Order: sequence, then C-alpha cells, then structure tokens
Amino acid sequence: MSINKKLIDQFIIVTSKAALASSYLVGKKDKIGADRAAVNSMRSELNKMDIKGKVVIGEGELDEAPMLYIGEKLGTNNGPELDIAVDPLEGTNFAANNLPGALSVIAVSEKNNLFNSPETYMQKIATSVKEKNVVDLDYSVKKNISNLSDYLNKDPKNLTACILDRPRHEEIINELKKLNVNLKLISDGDVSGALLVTDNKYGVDIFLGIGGGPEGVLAASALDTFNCNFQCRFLFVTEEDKKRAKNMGINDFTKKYELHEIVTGDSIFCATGITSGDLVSGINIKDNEFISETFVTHKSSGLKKVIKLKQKI
Ligand code: VTB
Repeated sequence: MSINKKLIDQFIIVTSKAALASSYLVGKKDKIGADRAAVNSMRSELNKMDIKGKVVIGEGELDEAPMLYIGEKLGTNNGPELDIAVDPLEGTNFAANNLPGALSVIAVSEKNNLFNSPETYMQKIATSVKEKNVVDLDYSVKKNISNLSDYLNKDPKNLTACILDRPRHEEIINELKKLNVNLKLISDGDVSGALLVTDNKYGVDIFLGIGGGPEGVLAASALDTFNCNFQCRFLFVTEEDKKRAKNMGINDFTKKYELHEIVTGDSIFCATGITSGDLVSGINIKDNEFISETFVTHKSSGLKKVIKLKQKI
C-alpha cells in the first residue's frame, strides 16, 4: 500500500499556507502568536482535504492544546486513513526573532505506521551511512567518529557534527573538539539539523544529541526516504513521563529504536520555510502572491526535492 501521490501537492499547500500565516509575525517577538497563526492555518487546510486523518504528534493533549491535539480527527472523513504528525512552527525562537531556519512541518503515514511519540526528550543519532555497526547510538562518540572516519575515508578533521548547543551536550561537544571534528552548533531546530546529513552539499556528516521526541519522529520520516540511518531512545525522566509512556503502550523505557520502528511503510514529509535556512528559503511575499519553498519527500515514489510554489494570497 502507498499514499496517493496526488496528496503530496495538497500537503505542500498545507505547510506553505501555515508558513505564510506565521510569516506575518516574523520578527515580532511573539512566539505564541506566530505558532498560533501556523496552527490555525494548518488545521483549516487539513480539514479541507479528503482524508480520514488523525493527529499522532501535535501541539499536545486535548487538555493542553485546543487545536491539532494528539488524537484530533482531521479532514472530510472521506478518503484514506492517515496518521499525521505536525509541527506547524518548528523554531518558534527563529520566527519570533527573525532568525534563519523557521519551518512549518508535517509528516504523514498510513494509519498506524508513524510512532506516536510522547512529548519527552529523545536521544538521537543520524548519518547517511545505512550499514549496521558503523554508527550506533550506543557507541561512544570516539568509536562513532573513528568508524565514520574509516567508512567515509575522511580524516576526523574533515568531518562535521551537528548538535544542539545546550549545556547537556557539554561532554559530547568536548569529546568532538578533542577529536578535531568540526562542529555545527544549532540554537534550535533539530528537525532541520538531522536532515543536514541527507546531502553532501550541507556539509554535515553526523547529527547527534538530545532534542525533542516529536521532532525526532518528524525527521525520521524524511530520513527514511533518503535511506539514511537514524536511531533514537526516548528519555523518560519523571514519573509523569513514564505514566504517559505506559498509556501510549511503551513498556520498555530504555529501548533503542531503529528507523523502521519509528516510521514504517509509505510516508510523506513536507517542511516549508518561514524564514530562510539551510534547507529552504523563507516566505517571499510580492503584492498579492507569495512564493514558498518546501522540502518534500515521498518514500514510495522516491521523491525528494525542494518544491518552489507561487500562490495567490
Ligand atoms: C529541539 C528543537 C526545537 O526544542 O527539539 C529543542 O528542534 C529541544 O528542546 O526547535 P530544548 O530547547 O529544551 O533543548 C526546540 O529548540 C524548540 O521546540
């Protein structure tokens, strides 16, 4: 089974309109407003689609998010049953402060094929190397770099690692520095960070560290189309985290997940730029039209490209 290719264009419209809505609040120091604009737009566009959609990753549970909450049904209820993961505004700081890299993101799979990620932190690792036992979440930084260096036939000083710039990563960052690896430290936006391993042109060989769980699942769906490697482990710290995980059917709290356990079967991924960044340019408004750039993948057709679209406002 696969997701009808015709839906791709419609999902591109969903993320591009959400990006447009959010773009009006770029640089206004209003994270909540920019997020709300993207959420409202995304929800109303998704509800126009002939699908039986269900939010599996969203803005939170019903009690904490009025829209695009986990479990919310989307679409006209006429059409394929789909699991939908949304991050209407990935990089709220970027949008609020008019910095590069704000995206509007969606990932879609057929029903029950996308991991219902709890809203906890996740330890992640991604590379373009698909072979097993080269890079692994359970290896030390040193072993991963040494294996990657051998495999790619690149001296560590010519390798680049992308990681969120956070105090919790001090040890990893120090180790990478000791190994002479180049760093690409990102302040936010680790969906995009993980996707930088998909093409040599981004100059990133490995993405690692702890970021948001939902962002990990979103990135995994695109990485799957690129045939990249991704592994992750949810971090359940509080009793509340563990209770939520149990309710979602997770009993092994320390399990390492492989990519195929996070996303199975066919998937579509769309990320439209709100502000320009590494992957795509931001929204460009001219008179009563806007131009958007969307990073799109579709597993079953192998589609993976940036699609530029001009639409009426
Ligand atoms: C990342 C990043 C997000 O949160 O997942 C990060 O992709 C992780 O959380 O853009 P901390 O900020 O607590 O480290 C964001 O930066 C914001 O949602």
